[in-house]
Amino acid sequence: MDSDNRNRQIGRRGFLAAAGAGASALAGLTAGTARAATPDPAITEVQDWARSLGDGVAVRPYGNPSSFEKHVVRRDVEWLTASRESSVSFTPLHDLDGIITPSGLCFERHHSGIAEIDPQKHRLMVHGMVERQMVYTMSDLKRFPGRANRVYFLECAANSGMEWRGAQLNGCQFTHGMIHNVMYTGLPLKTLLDHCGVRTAGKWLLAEGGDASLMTRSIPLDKAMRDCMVAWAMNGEALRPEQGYPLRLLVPGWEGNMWIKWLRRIEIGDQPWHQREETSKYTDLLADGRARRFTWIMDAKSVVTTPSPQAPLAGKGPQVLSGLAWSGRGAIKRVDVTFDGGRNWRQARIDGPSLPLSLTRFYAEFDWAGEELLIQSRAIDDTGYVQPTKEELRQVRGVNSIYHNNGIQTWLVRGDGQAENVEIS
Ligand SMILES: Nc1nc2c(c(=O)[nH]1)N[C@H]1C(S)=C(S)[C@@H](COP(=O)(O)O)O[C@H]1N2
Ligand SMILES: [Mo]
Repeated sequence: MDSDNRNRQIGRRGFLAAAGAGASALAGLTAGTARAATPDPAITEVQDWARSLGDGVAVRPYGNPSSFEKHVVRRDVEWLTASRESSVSFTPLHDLDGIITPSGLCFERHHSGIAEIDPQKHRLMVHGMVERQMVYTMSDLKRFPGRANRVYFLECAANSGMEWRGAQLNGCQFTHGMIHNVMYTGLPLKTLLDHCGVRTAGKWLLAEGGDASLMTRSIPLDKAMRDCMVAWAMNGEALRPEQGYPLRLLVPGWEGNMWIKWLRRIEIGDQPWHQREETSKYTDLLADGRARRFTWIMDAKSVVTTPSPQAPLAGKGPQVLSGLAWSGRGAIKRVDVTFDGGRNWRQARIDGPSLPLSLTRFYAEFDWAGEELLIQSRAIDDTGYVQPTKEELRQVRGVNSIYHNNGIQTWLVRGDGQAENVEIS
């Protein structure tokens, strides 16, 4: 990112209120259909693709997107990437719709690169404060009763972490793209833990990955028993290597770092282990120098994906604003949107399932006459929690944090339809 992409600030003064926002979209549609009156070669001429036979079945044994969709890819940010093996790529949220992230577009966060694991040789060991220490093969796991399918978001705690000191990255792929949402298949962790018999003294669980970083996190046992899972499939097929093939831990609603990939070991103990990822990392430094620890839950958050810097408005007239909302505490109950930087709010239309601990899709149809817009969205979950403004967050948390920035995002849409990441001062 260029330096001029950083620290965008905009004052309320001089901003023209979006009076047209929300007005009838039908006028624009009528104007658009007038185009049909002029002969259009796309209609009157035989197109190239209709002159010869196309590829037959099974020419593409594993299907890929159209060659016209080549721009829909994960991207990284150069100055955030010290080495490719310990880095992050971002989900192209601005190019997606619905609530499910296609497997090949799920953001990746690796500490030691992608482990390529032979499932025949993979084992999951459960040991520590249990009656029976067990070593499971993948085939053992797939023969357990109680298999489950669940849709969950996974958000890295560092998502939006570069925005603490001001607007910086220009695109929702980069400000909010450390999130994905897929349907997992696997076993409730409780099923395995009950099989091993957790001793009464056992109160904590340590999960360890099989990659070269041997990532480890402590998880309280009540969370593990409530809704954690070990999953071997996403979106109906085996996990992708990037997402932890052949086995990963799911910790629904909690920070992505705990979702150990390439899961190989679970230890039961009576206290947390205080590993690197829960001490020097994934704690939140406050203004007074103290740090919050064990901030596991991902609070309610939302982002408008169109319009956004990578998805500008194509022209005046009817528009479909679209976005995503989620909460680590439950389901999304309501999403509000504003076109004038928070002076006026209206309720967005949620469409598709509003599952707990999953992404929820919202829309707001509006008519645009070319005026400047300051677009924001605000998520409210079913516990009543309301997504805070960035300023409200900073008052409590200061600006030293990296993690858990769930403040309201602002996009400035200019007269030419281009959008920019800004903050309202
Ligand atoms: N074994 C292992 N598990 C891991 C990691 C890792 O590097 N190794 N990264 C963690 C972090 S920080 C995040 S945000 C998520 C990212 O999951 P994803 O790559 O499926 O997006 O995995 C977590 N689990
Ligand atoms: Mo992460």
